[in-house]
This record gives sequence, structure tokens and C-alpha cells, in this order.
Amino acid sequence: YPDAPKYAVVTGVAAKDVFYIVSVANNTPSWQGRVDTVFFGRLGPSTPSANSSMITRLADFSAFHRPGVYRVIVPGFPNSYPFTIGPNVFTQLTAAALKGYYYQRSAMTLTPGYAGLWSRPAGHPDTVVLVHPSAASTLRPAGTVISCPGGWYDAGDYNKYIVNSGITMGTLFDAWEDFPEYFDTLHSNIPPLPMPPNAAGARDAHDSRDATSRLPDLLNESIYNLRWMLTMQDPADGGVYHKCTNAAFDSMVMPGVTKTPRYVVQKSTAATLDFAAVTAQAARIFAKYRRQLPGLADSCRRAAIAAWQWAHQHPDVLYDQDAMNKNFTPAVTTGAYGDRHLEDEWFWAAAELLVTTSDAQYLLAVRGQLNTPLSLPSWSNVAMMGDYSLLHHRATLPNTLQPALDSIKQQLLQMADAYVNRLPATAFHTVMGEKVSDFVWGSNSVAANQGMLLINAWLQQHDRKYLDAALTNLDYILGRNALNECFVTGLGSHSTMHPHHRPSVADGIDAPVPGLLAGGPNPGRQDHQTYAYTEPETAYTDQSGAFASNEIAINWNAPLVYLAGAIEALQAN
Ligand code: 9MR
Repeated sequence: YPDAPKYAVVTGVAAKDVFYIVSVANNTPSWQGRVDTVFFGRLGPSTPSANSSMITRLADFSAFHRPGVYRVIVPGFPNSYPFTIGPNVFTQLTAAALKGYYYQRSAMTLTPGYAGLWSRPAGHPDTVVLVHPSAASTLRPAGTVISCPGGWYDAGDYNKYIVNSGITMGTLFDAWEDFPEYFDTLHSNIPPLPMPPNAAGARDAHDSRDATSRLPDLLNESIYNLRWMLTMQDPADGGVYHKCTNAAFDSMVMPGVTKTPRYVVQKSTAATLDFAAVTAQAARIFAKYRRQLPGLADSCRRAAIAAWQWAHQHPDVLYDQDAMNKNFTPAVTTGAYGDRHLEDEWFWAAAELLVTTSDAQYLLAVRGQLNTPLSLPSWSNVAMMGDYSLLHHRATLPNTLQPALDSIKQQLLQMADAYVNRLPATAFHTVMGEKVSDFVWGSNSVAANQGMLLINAWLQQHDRKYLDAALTNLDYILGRNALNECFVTGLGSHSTMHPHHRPSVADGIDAPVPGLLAGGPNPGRQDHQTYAYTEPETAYTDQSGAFASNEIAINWNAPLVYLAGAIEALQAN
């Protein structure tokens, strides 16, 4: 952005101290002769990286503001890729990251008008799903056929997991609640929702893009997954099946190729609480759309309350896939999302239910968990999702809760300050990567979630330093990292081309499905592929077999949608 900080990073030992910014007229790399040099600066001191053997120097050109397309040149080094300075530089990114969910839709044909090159047949209709023996109940004995259509594929695989859908939906809903004006007008070219014919007055069946019936794309897309989630609740008792899955992962084929049986497996407390949180949040968001979506908000509210009640009656049903496979056949070997600590799920569900219903029982439950220290959200640790919502809605919450909310706010600001204070010593001038523990499976979502946390700090206290620090992690994701890699498919000059993503592998199209965030460096390398680099911040390989560093996942794209959208929304501040 013209007025935001701007950095490039030189790795290795530079012969000279200088760098130039040159204009790329007409986007051609004809910089020789340097007649088009627009800015000149000196490199900063050498900084050793904490997470690789690299040494870096910073090129700070924050003082240059003029919109255009440029490269950075450092004598003796390859030129940088071209980059743009201008307002709204991340609109395309935000729209692409949201559109990523459309490409993940199961049970739906992706048509050329929306999907372009990546149009494809529907897969996994899930209208005939078997109750796995682990999920058998009196009314639904093993083998009962139920219907759980729609929703997004979780990741590079074709299964649908409630726990991971939970944090994904919560993050997307937070983006909506925090930046409604921005997301109201963000268009990603997705099909409008099928709606009841009388929902928006007279609607021409051939023009379903009728402005009165069209929801904002972020909500439209979320409903595609929400409706699936609602099918995962057992109407008899409110409990929620942990996942809808094949017994084993499909091979690397397109959706619709395999027809192996699909199952819902046992209900779990974690899935049920995550479901309660999401449906409670959905209930208050869609209450404002009663005309277009009659009944949805009320259904969500009832579903959330029923899920909470089931969880109370079954407070510690963990999903232990290995144990399950000892007792039941067929064995299920797909993603487990087997969380063993549920305090945070209790807190998140209680917080969302409290905000939506104001019911005292949830206040009690929230109070019981208020002392948990804050930590970055992940699929297995969702407490912060509750904190974000409580802070956002604090004006509607009782006085008795306010001192505790002050303390949460202070802790949030402390975490954000610690991130900001990391920056000067980091090798790439990004919040991401100061700690080796940042480089886990899905490390790019750590970067995005740190950014989202910083935005939440800004929402609490409008201090520019939080925004600037959040931007450093978007820069990390887009290329200012030890691999010089843009981790979002379809964007940038050097980006992920071979994600572990079945459609991208099997569709016969060179370019991967766009708008998807790769997992990122992960020294764990649990995929046992050959990695050219193995240090924490370089342990990434752009090969489709590398599921531990190069898969994509819905819970990783969501904080990217939040972060990019928030930064776009706030750039003028
Ligand atoms: O994101 C998950 C990561 O935190 C776990 O360490 C890993 C191994 O259990 O699983 C990841 O989730 C995968 C899921 O189990 C199946 N779909 C793909 C997900 C992303 O790799």
C-alpha cells in the first residue's frame, strides 16, 4: 500500500550496501541502464535467522509511496519478482481466498461460468451415507442410511470433518462480524444460493442474481457448508457425528470417480461443541436475513442448544480413532482431528451461545473457563475464538463479566505487543517465524492466525503498530520468507504449483486450483518425501506427495480470508 511499510529481504552476503527500486514500465523487466530507478536505499545490518542458517539484510523502502509496478535490484543478486504499490492491492487475493471454498464444494458440479478452467463434475453426493457401527443408536442402528449432502471437502482429501469445519466457519463468521461493510461488497463469482421462491419477492427463475435475493458472497459460501453441518446432528438427541468420511482416503482422482461407501462415525463431544459454537454464531448472523432465509436462524439456534445439551450429558466422549478401530469394522483411517482437551471447546461454545441467547446458564459456563491463558487458535485449541466473540460483543454482555473482559483484552494486547516486539530481530521482518514452534503442520495458518490476532488487537486499540505487524505476516505468506515462495495458488510470480490436493493433481490442468493456501514449512516432514531443505523455515517442498507441508485445508484458508480482508478494509487507517 502506498502508505504502509515496505520491505524486501536480501539473503546471503551482499557485496555492496545499496538497493534500488526500479519501475517495470508495461510490466517488462527492461530495467537495464537504471534510467527508471525511482528509489535508492541502503541495506540494513546482517541478521542471522533464528530458524535456518540464513543471514539476511533488510531493504526498507517504506519512504517510497508512488503507485506502480516495480522490482528491487541489489547489485550482484537476481532481481526481485515484480510487485505492485497501490491502493487495494489485496482485493484479488481476498476474493481468490474466499473463492477457494467454492472449489472445495462437494456434491456439486462446478460449472465453467464460475469455475473457469477448473470446472468439474460433482463428487460425493452423500445422499446415501451409512451409520458406522461406532455411531449406532437405537433409532439409527449400524448400516442405517442417512443423508448428509454438500459442504466443503476438508483439504486435499475428500472427507468432511466437523471439528475442522468448526474453526473454519467460526473464522469466516468473525471476518463477517468484524468487517461487514468490506465483505458485503466482496465478490468472488459464486452461484447464488437456491432460495425459496417467495423469499425475496418476485424473482425471475432465470435471473437468480436478483439483487434483493443475493447474499454477500462470504455468507452465501458459508451457508453451503453450514447446511451440511446441520445434517450431521442426530435429530433424536442433538449429538453430532465427528465426520462424514470414506473408510480410507481416496486415491489421487477427481471428485466423482470413486463410489466407495461413506460413513458417519461416532458422535464426539469436541465435534458437538464446535458445532454448537458455529450454529450459535450463525443464528445471530442469519437472524438479520430472515426474509431471504426464513427459518435458518431459528434452526441454527435450536441446533446449537440441542448440541450443548448433548454435550452436557456426554461431557467427555473423545474421538480416539485407534481405539474405535479395535472395536468396529470397517476400520476408518482418514483424518482423525482427535482432540483430547475439551476445555477450550466448552468455552467457545458457551461464549457463542451466551452472545446469541443471553441465557444465564452460558454465562455460568463462560465464567468457569475465564482464567485459561490466551493462545493462538488452531483446530484443537479454539478458546480464542470465544474470546474474540466476547470482546466483539462486550457491549451486550452483563456488567458482572466486564472486569474479566478487561483482563482478556489486556492479555490479547500483551500477546500482540510481544509479536510487534519480535519484529526488529527477525530475519524477514515478519512476526511469523521468530519461534521454532511456529513451524508446525499448517504453519502458514499460524502466520495467518497471528495476523488475525493482531487485527483483533487493533480492533481493541486503534494503534497502527498492530496493523503494520499484521501486514508483515501477509507479506510472509505472499513471498517475504526463506523460500521466496508465494504460498497461495494462482497468485504471484513464484507460487505453489503442486499442492497435495486431489483435484489439482488429477484434473490434467497445469495450473493448480487457485486461491488455496499451502500448509507451509514443517520440519516434521511426516510425509517422508525428499525435501531439498529441512531447516524449520525452509522445510517445504512443492510436490503433491508432500502432504505435511504442501496440502491445502479449509482451516488454513479462513484466517487468510480474514487477514487479507481486514487489511483491505483497514488500509486507509
Ligand atoms: O491440520 C492437521 C494437523 O494439525 C495434524 O497434525 C495432521 C495429522 O493428524 O492432520 C492435519 O489435518 C489433516 C486431516 O487430518 C485430514 N485432511 C487434511 C488435513 C490437513 O493436512
